[in-house]
Amino acid sequence: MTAYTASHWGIYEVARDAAGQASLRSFADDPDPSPIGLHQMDASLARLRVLRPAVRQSWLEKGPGAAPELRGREPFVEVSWETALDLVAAELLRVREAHGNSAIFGGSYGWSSAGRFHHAQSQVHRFLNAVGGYVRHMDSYSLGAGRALMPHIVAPMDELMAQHTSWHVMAEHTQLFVAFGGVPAKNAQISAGGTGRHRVREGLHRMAARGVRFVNIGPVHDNLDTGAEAEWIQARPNTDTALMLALAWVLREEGLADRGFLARCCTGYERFERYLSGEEDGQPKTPEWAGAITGVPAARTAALAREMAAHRTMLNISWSLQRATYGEQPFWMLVTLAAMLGQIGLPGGGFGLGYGATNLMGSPHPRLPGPTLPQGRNAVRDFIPVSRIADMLLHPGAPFTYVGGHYAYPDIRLVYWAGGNPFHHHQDLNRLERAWRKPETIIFHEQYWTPAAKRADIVLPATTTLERNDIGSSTKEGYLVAMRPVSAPAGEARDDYDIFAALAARMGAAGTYTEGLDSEGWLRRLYAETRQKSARQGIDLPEYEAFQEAGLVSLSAHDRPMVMLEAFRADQAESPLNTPSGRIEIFSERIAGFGLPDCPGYPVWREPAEWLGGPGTDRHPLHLLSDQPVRRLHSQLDASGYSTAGKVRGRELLYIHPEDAGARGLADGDIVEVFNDRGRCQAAVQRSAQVMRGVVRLNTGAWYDPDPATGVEKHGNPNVLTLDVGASGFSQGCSAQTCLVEVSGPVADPPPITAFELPDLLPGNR
Ligand SMILES: Nc1nc2c(c(=O)[nH]1)N[C@H]1C(S)=C(S)[C@@H](COP(=O)(O)OP(=O)(O)OC[C@H]3O[C@@H](n4cnc5c(=O)[nH]c(N)nc54)[C@H](O)[C@@H]3O)O[C@H]1N2
Ligand SMILES: Nc1nc2c(c(=O)[nH]1)N[C@H]1C(S)=C(S)[C@@H](COP(=O)(O)OP(=O)(O)OC[C@H]3O[C@@H](n4cnc5c(=O)[nH]c(N)nc54)[C@H](O)[C@@H]3O)O[C@H]1N2
Ligand SMILES: [Mo]
Repeated sequence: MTAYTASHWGIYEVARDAAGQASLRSFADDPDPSPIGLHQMDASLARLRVLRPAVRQSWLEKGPGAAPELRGREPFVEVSWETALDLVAAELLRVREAHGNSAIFGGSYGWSSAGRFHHAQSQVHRFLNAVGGYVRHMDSYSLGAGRALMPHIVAPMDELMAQHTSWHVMAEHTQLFVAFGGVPAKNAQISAGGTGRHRVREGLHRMAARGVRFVNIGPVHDNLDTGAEAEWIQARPNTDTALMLALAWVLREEGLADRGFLARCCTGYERFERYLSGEEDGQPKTPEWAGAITGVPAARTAALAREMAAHRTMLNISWSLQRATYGEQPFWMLVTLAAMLGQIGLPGGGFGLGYGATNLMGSPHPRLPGPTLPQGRNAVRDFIPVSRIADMLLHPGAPFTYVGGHYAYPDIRLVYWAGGNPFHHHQDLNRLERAWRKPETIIFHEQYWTPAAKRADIVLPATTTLERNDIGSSTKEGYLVAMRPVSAPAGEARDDYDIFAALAARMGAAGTYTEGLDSEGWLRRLYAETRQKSARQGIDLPEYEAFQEAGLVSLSAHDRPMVMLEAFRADQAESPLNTPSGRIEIFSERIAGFGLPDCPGYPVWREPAEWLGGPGTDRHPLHLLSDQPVRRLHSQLDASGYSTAGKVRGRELLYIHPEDAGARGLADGDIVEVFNDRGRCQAAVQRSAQVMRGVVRLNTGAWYDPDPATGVEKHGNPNVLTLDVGASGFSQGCSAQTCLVEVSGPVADPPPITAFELPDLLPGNR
């Protein structure tokens, strides 16, 4: 009998040798397994585990708020669990008493690990609700602008993600696939909660083999592997909206727009048309106009518009396009362009929002309502759009807007984090360092001594998925996994659940938090609920014991091909959208009503804060793309042998066009400094003609490693360079992809990397 474990990057089989020693193998049912997860047990990771509760020395000796500038720079004192839990409970009670629960930030953004019960973010939210509430976050770094926008113009992102037209349908029906930002198979290694079968490479290759023609638009070309030639139209970063407008202009000018579809299924086209034609602002959005912005020849744009109209065309957009200033616009304009083509709801036509961004999009599996830990009720109303954390800490009381509402940042005294790494995910990390000094207390649950854990006051050691029982499940991945512990907890690590249960007991909230159940009790309860919900969907799941026995349930018998928005297209009265008009909103009265100059009522081109056509290129002439890493998930497992094998001289690779490298006298493997006015990091040069001139690419996820003497980040973490402003007053989404830099070097004597060193740990009262 095979035992399994689930992770964001796939299901793995747990093998044991004669001595009982466990190891991980790829999942036999997976056609394209990811190697990332095979390295979860590397010794290089094990040595970075947090083994015992630890308290920053000044905080322990002098109390909350002591020497916040020393966070990340002074030793930790290791204490007993009893001491640590007493300190945390007393501090939560103190802050609650003195400032109220709205002084506690528990947004705690981050991917944590697969497993539906031991999901750290759900656990911390449930716990903080049980003790009176916390300041929460809205949306994600992934889809800040897109998630806020889509419900107003089509449908909520989660609904759309689960509805994407299946790969098989596209292989059958699509003739032309136009990708803004590729379909990166490297990203489809991942699905939140656990990939089942990796489908993207297979899906793309089958489409190409069936004769689908691919056009890849954007600054990078090695993000679309179809096994065949694909045309690359080089367009400057953050300018896709201008190009899409020009495509729309040609459709309109040449009578190729599907007026019938626009009238039947959409609202507001006429309003948008006044902008498109130039009636509104005097500027017709012609291919020549767009060419000056994007760098794409006008003739190619015009021809592409005609090709789109003449074929069954699928338009795809990468999520990264909305991780930019005015990030709503490319998503809105993609939907508008697809609406003008009139193929939305037809097999193989319409639009995709992120094929390749994770494995989920295009999978034919049923959408299973997987187990979820109930969160309880949050008595605090304050929130922030997730990527506004530094603004919140730096400017308590300052106003902000979000989806039409007006709010103010709360005054945070205590930060509680479990399952995320803000010194990975946030932009402009030098600014975050300054903001990080504001709270009196920062508490982390972590498995590893990450850069964020090193910058906390109290660190409580958490177990990994490989050390606990759980249920693995991910919407539309087609599996439920009975996750088995593979090894004993490292050191004194405890499950997040047990830590919160002990704290809740100290704070008189044990009943609310645990409802009298231990982990096993919760797993049984959550499974029983899932079983009931599935039965209502016509899916019979086995009893809990039989599920445990089998180790895994496959839902593939319920697979069925999907066509996005098929029912809506067929009958708008019977299956209306949940937008104010029930239709696709090319003009949104609601959004127009918010009166935001940076996000009006229809899609528009606006110059990004930093871009290759704007001011600032004199000093920082390169556009930096900080995309998702090939060899890890964000910062997770960065110390694994697999991730470090992708580095050169210990540093991340900076992909740069050979001519841009030549102009700076740089050769492969040179260590360079990438810089702008916000910061400076080192990276290793990798020349590549797969990025366009004027663009450099640096994966995210290298553990943040600033040199205390110089302030230079040594490891290649692009977030010391990125811009920390909201995408717009509408969504306040993350704008990481809007960023100009310059590159200099080579650096003669690069200092050693210290990211993977433990902090100084002193023995305390144990
Ligand atoms: N420049 C730039 N920045 C970006 C992006 C970009 O494109 N460019 N992308 C953004 C995006 S889309 C995202 S989603 C974010 C990702 O940002 P994060 O989700 O914060 O990154 P992770 O590295 O996955 O951090 C998860 C942390 O949780 C810990 N963890 C895992 N399991 C458990 C557990 O069971 N218990 C506890 N207590 N801890 C656990 C891990 O050790 C790890 O430190 O980054 C964003 N940042
Ligand atoms: N291996 C791995 N996979 C992952 C993750 C990971 O950490 N590791 N993270 C997961 C997460 S949390 C998320 S949210 C998704 C994110 O998925 P995406 O947001 O799609 O990921 P990125 O790799 O940042 O960007 C995709 C492509 O868009 C291109 N691009 C960037 N800016 C522009 C632009 O302005 N115009 C055009 N046309 N193209 C542009 C980039 O060159 C890149 O090749 O990935 C998921 N998958
Ligand atoms: Mo993400």
